[in-house]
Amino acid sequence: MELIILKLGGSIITEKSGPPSFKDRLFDKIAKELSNLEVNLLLVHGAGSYGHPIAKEYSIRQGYSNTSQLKGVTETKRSMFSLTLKIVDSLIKHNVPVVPFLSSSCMVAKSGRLVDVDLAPFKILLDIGLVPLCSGDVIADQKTGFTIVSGDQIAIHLAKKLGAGRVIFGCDVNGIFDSDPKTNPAAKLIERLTLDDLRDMTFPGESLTTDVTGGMSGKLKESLDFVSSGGEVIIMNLSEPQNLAKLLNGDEVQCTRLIPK
Ligand code: IP8
Repeated sequence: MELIILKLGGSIITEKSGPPSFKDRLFDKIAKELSNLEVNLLLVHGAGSYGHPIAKEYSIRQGYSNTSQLKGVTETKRSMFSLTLKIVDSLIKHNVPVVPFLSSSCMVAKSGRLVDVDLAPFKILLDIGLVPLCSGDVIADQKTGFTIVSGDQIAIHLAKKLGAGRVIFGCDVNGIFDSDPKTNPAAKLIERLTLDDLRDMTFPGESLTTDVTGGMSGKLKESLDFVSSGGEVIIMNLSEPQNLAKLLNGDEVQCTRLIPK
């Protein structure tokens, strides 16, 4: 069976602004849909309001500089842990055989990039039909002590190392638009985005958000290598009922596909 890596973006699982808040009703529907898919699935979830504001407050991504950050590391981990548990509870309710992984326990970075990931547990458990779930996380860093590694980087890294053909970024909009669809109703969906288009794109509004790992532009930058070596990356809306099933079935779905040329 095909291995698919599905990134559950922070925007689809949490209310991104305000205090940590899980979109439980929406996620319940997604969990139900996931239980009916006939693929080998590996899930990676983002942080949304459970991770980015705390990580930003304590400058975790920039690495260790003073002892006051240690509390921030612990609090970010605790908050992410509570988000993972909500996701796990919902998946179990719908009989998805999920196994939560702590990314911080099986991954090491160097200057913010993953350099060492223990793949064996993923491989063995995937082989018997379990569904590993990990997340963007605070990761030990050989240069800076610790850093934040995004779920996007993890999804693409695992896809390359585990030989997945597709990475799907699930978010709360249909894909990449020519302007912000949340503020501009005339924004047009870009259905196919080549690597050259991608290299020229700018995302001016994103520096204003609390997203410490780069939001939509982070996703795209992470994808460059994977797509140029033949992998498929799709950015799609998971809040549209049955969208994922339709896509996997080969039906027409509004989304953005990254293509080499
Ligand atoms: O939401 C960030 O992961 P992302 C992880 O996938 C933390 O970028 C802890 C902020």
